[in-house]
Amino acid sequence: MDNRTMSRLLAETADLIEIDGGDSFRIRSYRRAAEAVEQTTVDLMTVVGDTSRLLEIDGIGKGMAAKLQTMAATGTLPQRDELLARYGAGVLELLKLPGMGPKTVALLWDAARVASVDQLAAAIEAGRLTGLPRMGAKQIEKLRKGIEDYQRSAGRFRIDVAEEAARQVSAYLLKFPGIQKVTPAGSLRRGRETVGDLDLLATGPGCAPDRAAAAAEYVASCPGIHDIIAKGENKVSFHTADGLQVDVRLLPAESYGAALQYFTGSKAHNVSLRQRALKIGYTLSEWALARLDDGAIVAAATEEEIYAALGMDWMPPELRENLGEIEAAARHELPRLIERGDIRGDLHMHTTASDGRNSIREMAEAAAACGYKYIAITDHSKNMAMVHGLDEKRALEEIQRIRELDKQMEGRVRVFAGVELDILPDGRLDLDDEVLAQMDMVIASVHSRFDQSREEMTVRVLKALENPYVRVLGHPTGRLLLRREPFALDMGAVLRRAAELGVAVEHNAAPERLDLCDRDLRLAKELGCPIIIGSDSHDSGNLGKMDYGVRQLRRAWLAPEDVLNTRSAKAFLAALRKRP
Ligand code: DGT
Ligand code: CA
Ligand code: CA
Ligand code: ZN
Repeated sequence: MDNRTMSRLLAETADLIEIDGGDSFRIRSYRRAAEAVEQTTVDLMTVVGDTSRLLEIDGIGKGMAAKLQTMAATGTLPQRDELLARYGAGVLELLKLPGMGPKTVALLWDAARVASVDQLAAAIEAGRLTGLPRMGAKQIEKLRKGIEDYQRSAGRFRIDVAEEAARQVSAYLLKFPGIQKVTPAGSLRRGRETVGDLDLLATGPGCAPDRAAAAAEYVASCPGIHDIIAKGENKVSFHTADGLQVDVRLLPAESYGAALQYFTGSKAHNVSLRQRALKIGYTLSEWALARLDDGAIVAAATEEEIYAALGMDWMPPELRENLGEIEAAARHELPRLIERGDIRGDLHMHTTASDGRNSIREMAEAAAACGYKYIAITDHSKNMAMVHGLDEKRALEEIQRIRELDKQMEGRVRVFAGVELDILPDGRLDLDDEVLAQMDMVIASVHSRFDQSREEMTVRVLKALENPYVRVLGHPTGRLLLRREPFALDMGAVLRRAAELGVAVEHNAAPERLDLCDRDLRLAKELGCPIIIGSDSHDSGNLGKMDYGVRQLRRAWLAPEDVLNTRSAKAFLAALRKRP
C-alpha cells in the first residue's frame, strides 16, 4: 500500500465519522493524519514496523501509528469498513459531487435515506428534497447539474447520445476527399445500451498507412473537440465537449474487414475467435486472417470473408458477446434476428391526455408514416398525479375518443385503447376493473416506491399480474440508464408467473430505459413468456426511437416470431391474454 492510498483511507474515514455524527476531535485527528501521510517524503511501507519512526512524523500520534500499521498489514481500516457497512460505498461517491461535504451527506441520509449518486438523482427527480433545510431550489439545481457532470465524466454514455455523436463526426469525416467510408465499431455497433467510448473506422484512398497524415490532421480539426488525447498517423483520439471519448482509426481498404471485425469486439468474442483460428492454423489480427506457417493472408478486406475462412457464417454484431454465437455460426444455425421492419405496431405511447405532447390523431398519423398497422394509446393513470393521469371518468372519455379516431383512420392504422396503469405500492391497480374491461391494452407499470425490498416488490408485481385485465407488464425493472438502478425484483418468479398467465413483458425501447435488458429478455424467452416492444413515446417525433429497442431484442437473440407485435393486428390481439 502506498502513501497516497493510506492517506485516502484516513480521509475517507474522517468523512464517514462526520457523516455518522461522530466526535469532532476524532474527525480532526484522522484528517491531520491523512494530511501528514500525504505530505511526508518517507515511504511509509518501508518504516511502518518501526513505531518510533512513525511518531517522528508531525501529525501522527500513537493511535494513528497503530492504524497505519493495521493498514499496512491488512490493507484496510476496521473503522472505515464498519461505517461503510452502515452507509454503503455509495456515500463515498456522493462526496465527490461538487459542493458536497459530509454534513450535506448526513442531511440527505437523515431526511431522505439518500446514500449514493443514483439515489440522489432519483430523490431530486421525485421532488423528495424540496423543503429540506438548506435545500432551496437553487441548491437542488446545483446538485442536479453536479450529478450530470459527475456521471458524464464517470463514464458511460447512452446509446442515443453516442449514436448522435457518431453521426456528427462521421458527417464531418466524409467531407474529406481521402475518406470514403466511416463505420462505427465497438459497443455502439454491437448495440449495447451504453458505450464507454466511441470507435470509428474510416477508410478511403487517403487512409493508407503511409499517407494518412493529412487525413489525421483533418480528423484532429473536427468541430466540437474539447481536447486531443492522442494523435498519430493512423489514429486520433479526442474528447467531445460532453466528455465522450472518440477513437478514430484510419485504415486501408484491403484490411478494413479485419479491422472492423477486431474493433467491433467484443473482447470475449475476439478471444474465442482467435483460439478457433489458431486451432486450424491461422492467426487473426486487426490487419488480417493469415496462415500461421508462412504468414500468407487468407482474408482481410471484409468480415464475411474472414468468418467464411473460419468455417462460419457472418454474424450480426449484436450477437458478438461470446454467448454461443461462434458455435452457432460454425453449425450454420444462427437465428434470423428481428429487424425494425418486422415490427407492425407500437404499443406504448402517451398523448396530451397525460404527459405526451401530441394528440391521439397526431400519434396515429406519425405511426402510419412509420409504416405501422396498429398502435395502442396508453396514457398514465391517476396515481401519476403530477402528469395529470387519468381517473375512471377521464379514462372512459379517452376510450371513446380513441374508438372514434380509430373509425376515422379507416383501417390505415388501427388504434387500440389502452392505459399505462400504475401498480400501487401494495400491488393493487390504479383503475377499476369495469374500466379496464373496456380496454384492449392494459400495461401495468411500477412508478413509485422503487425502494421496496426485493420480497415486497416481487409480491407487489405478482399481485398485479393476477388481475385478469392486465395484459402487459411495462418496463419491468424501472431502470433509468445511468440515473436509476433497476429496482430489486425476483425476475425469474415474475417471468414464470407471467408465462403461466399469458401476460406479456414489455421491452420499453425508450433509450433511457431499454428495459427489460438483453439478458432478462433471453430469460423471458427461455421461460416462455410472451414479449412485446413499445416506444413509450411522449412525442410523435419519438416513434423512431423504437430502433434502440430492436437492437436490444437482437442482442437477446430474438427472432420475429418471438415478439408479439410482429404479427398482424388480428393475430396480435388473439395472442394476448384472454379477458375473463
Ligand atoms: P466500451 O467502449 O467500453 O463500451 O466497449 P467496447 O467493446 O467498444 O471496447 P473498446 O472501445 O475498449 O474496444 C473496442 C473493441 O476493440 C473491443 O470490443 C474489442 C477490441 N479490443 C480492444 N482491446 C482489445 C484487446 O485487448 N483484445 C482484444 N481481443 N480485442 C480488443
Ligand atoms: Ca468503445
Ligand atoms: Ca475504444
Ligand atoms: Zn411508465
